[in-house]
Amino acid sequence: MSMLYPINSTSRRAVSLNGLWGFRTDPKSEGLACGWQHGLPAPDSIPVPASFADFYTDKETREYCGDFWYQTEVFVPEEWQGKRVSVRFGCATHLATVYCNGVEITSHEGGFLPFTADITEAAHFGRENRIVVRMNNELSETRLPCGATTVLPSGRKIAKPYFDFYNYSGLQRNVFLTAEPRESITGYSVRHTLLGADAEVAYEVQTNGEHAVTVELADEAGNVVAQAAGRTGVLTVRDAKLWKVRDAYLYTIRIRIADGERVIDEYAEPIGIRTVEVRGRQILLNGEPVYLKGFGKHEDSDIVGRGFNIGVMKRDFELMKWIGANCFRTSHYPYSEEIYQMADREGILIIDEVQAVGCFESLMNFAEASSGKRTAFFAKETTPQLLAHHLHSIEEMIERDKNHACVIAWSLLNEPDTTDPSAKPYFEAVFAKAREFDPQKRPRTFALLMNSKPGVCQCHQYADFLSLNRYYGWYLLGGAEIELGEAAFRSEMDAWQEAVPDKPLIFTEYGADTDAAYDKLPSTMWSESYQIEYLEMCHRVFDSYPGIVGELVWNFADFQTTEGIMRVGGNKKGIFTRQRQPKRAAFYFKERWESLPLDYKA
Ligand code: GCB
Repeated sequence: MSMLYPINSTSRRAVSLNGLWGFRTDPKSEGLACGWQHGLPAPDSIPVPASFADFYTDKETREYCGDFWYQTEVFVPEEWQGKRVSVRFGCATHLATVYCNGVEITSHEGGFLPFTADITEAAHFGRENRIVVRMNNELSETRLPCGATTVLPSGRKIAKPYFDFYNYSGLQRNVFLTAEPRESITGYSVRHTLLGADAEVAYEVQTNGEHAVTVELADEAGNVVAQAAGRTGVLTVRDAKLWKVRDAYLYTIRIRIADGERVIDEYAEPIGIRTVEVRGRQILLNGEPVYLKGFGKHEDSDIVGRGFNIGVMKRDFELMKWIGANCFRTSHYPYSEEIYQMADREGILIIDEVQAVGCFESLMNFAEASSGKRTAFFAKETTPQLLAHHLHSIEEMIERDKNHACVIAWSLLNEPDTTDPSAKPYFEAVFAKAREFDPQKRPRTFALLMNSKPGVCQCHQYADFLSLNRYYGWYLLGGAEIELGEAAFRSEMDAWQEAVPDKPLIFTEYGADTDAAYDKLPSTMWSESYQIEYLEMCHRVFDSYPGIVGELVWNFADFQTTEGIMRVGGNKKGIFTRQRQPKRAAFYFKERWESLPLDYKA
């Protein structure tokens, strides 16, 4: 299935289906038997893209877990006869089956990656068509992200995430109606090699037909700088302008299938030329070492929840530039495609994470991960099913994101239980597949929880660089004991330096919950002053180990979680509030990061 982002070109059409859709929950899972695939009875109206939860004023709908349905009407133009017509979902969280005029079209598992429903056969051309989507947002240990679903005596289902973000669901990303020629470009990939001032872009194009393929590359002024013919080939770019941190040059690749002079299909998009590799204890971009400064983020904002919000996206990039950041991790799932497009334009690096979170059985893994608790998560009866889904999601993520210059690494799990030997074959499979799927062979990593220490972690050897999530001074030895936290932190770092002397190490999480505009003199935990003291302590540690090449603080902004005794209206480790205003720590970071070069730390 093609993962290409929908575009308009001489041969293609993409029409937004965003807007108000029909919506119904289906707590008894009776919709299908009642024929809802043909049309929902008395639907409510709901915005797309958005999570459904935070629109509602009653707890039952906000917390809804189970089957639910979306529906819309789409007009398919008569002049599209002969084309392949599809509905393309940016995502549907977490399980979806699509119907067109009552006919089942396709199903998709995994709530953070796109899929296409080909409605060519079921659609009426020149008329309205009804698109209905049946979805389900229950959590289990066979699907990512992992969690459980409990059923209350009343029959109501409740999601029990093994992860620390709200189980937002729905049609949370852009939806398009698309038309493509029957013979079309289904995918392509690029690989970059730098040769002095020049660059070679080796490409590979997939099509579903036999006609000849041509490829050209144009610079930002629109001048064609390289051309080639054939499904595979090399575009040689003289005096190539490289894609660099905060200095992103984008060429446009244009691929055509033609029958003589007649263009059958045409696909174009911006691409940056750059290389990325790990050498010794450094991460190299275009052969030069980089130091990662930035954040673990979430797709999360008021009212629309995890819904793609183009305004929030813009604000987030402006804040990242203001503060001097150069990188973020898409914790804990692949984000909306538009965000990678923006990172490509802005020259911001991305560690792209698949939604493999919650592979540690705990409803408060963020706290229990430091307690020494072990859960042998990959020794379960359900593990083979989970692994199959995980591998499939990695394949989809890499297929979707492999051509983005901004993506410098794949994060294949967040905080899995790595203490039991049963994790090893699981990791081996996951890491091998990521290498196989990625034409650019980018570095692979996973975020190690506190329990995964040298001598205990069985799996860090699979990662090309280590990514640590550490909370000394917060979950462990915080407040008045922070000096003990620093000592414990240093002794763990000494052990890592010895255990893994030959790989780069970055921090993918460190942070302290902080109530915006709450302060104490002297500081106490949760105050703005403590957040800064905590960060200063962490940075003292980072700055004393040369093998540390990145600091991605947790989190960019406060974000929504499941309610509980550890969370007051969500996770408050943001450097910005959920409304994207600075806490005092934001000014502290701005000073630290702006005192370093944009992309490197001497
Ligand atoms: C973690 C998790 C992240 C949590 C964070 C926290 O280790 O990876 O999802 O939100 O800790 O704040 O506890």
